[in-house]
Amino acid sequence: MERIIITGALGQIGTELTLKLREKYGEENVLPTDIKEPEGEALKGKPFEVLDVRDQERMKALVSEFKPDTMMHMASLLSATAEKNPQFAWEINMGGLVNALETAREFGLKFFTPSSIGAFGPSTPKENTPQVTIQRPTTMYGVNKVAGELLCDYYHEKFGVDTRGVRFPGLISHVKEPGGGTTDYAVEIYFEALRNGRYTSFIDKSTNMDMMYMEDAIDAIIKLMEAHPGQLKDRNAFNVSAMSINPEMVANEIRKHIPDFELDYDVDPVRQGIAESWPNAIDSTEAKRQWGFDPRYDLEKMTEVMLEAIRNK
Ligand code: AKB
Repeated sequence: MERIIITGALGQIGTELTLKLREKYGEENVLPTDIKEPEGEALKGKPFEVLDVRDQERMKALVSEFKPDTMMHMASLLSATAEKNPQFAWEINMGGLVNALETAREFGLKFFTPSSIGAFGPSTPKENTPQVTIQRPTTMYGVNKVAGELLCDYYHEKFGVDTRGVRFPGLISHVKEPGGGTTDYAVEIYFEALRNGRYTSFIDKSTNMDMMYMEDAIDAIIKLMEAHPGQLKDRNAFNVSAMSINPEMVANEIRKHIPDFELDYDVDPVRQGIAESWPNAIDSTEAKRQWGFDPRYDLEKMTEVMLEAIRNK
C-alpha cells in the first residue's frame, strides 16, 4: 500500500483516516474525495476531489489520473439515517460499493471497506458473537452491510480483487462527530459533559453495544491492509471491538473527572430498536489471531483522552 484514494473522506472515519495516511505515506500519495468540498481546516487546500460515489465514470477518471494502488471506500449512510430513507441508503451504500469494486477490479486496486456490528441481527448470538455466525439484520443498513460483505468476498473469489474489511463497532472520536448512527450517544455524551455538565441519552441505560476509540480503528485498518494475504483466512469482514459499554458505564467513568455530571434518558424507539437488534459484545479473536488486531484504549483510558482533547479545543 503506497498510494491511496479514499471515498467519503469527510466522514467520521474518513477525516482521521486521511490525516493518518498522509502522515504515514506522504500527502501527495493520498487523495481524499467526498460529495462536497471540505469546510473545516483539516483537509482544506490539500489534494482533494469532489466525488459522488454514484458516479462510476468520474470515480474511474480520478483513479486513472491519480494512479493509486489502494482504494478505501468509506462513503456510506449510517444506521439511523438509512432507516429514515431506505431506498436512498440502498443507492448510496450499495450503488457506491458496486462502483468502487468495479473501479478496483478494472484498475487492479487493493480494496478496503468497513462493515459494521449492524451486519448482525436479533437471531445472532448476543454475547461473544463469533466471526462466522447467523447474519439476519432487520435494518436497511444491516442488509447493506451483509450484502456488501458478500459482494466483497465475491469480487475476491471471482475476480481476484484483494478485498479486506472489518465489522466496526461504534467509533468514538473528538475530531469529527458522527452523524446518523445508533452508537452516536457515546460521542455526544463527552461533548455535552464538558459543554453543559449533563446529557440526555437516546439509548437506554443498560443497553450494551461494542465501541472502540478512533485511533484504534485507524490502526486496525492500516494493520489489516498491510497484512500479508497468506495470513488471512477470512476477509469480509473481521469482528473488531475494544469494549462493550452502556450509557451508565460511560457516565460513571465521566464522573471520575466531572463529579457532578448528570445523565438522564429520553429513549428514541427507532435507535433503541436498532441497538437491541445488535450484539452486546462481539468476539475479535480471529482479527487478533490472523493479523494482530490489538486495541490499546479501554473505557477508562478513552474517557481520559476524550475529555482532555475536547477541553483543549
Ligand atoms: C452506527 O451506529 O450506525 C455505526 C455503526 C455501529 O455501524 N456507528
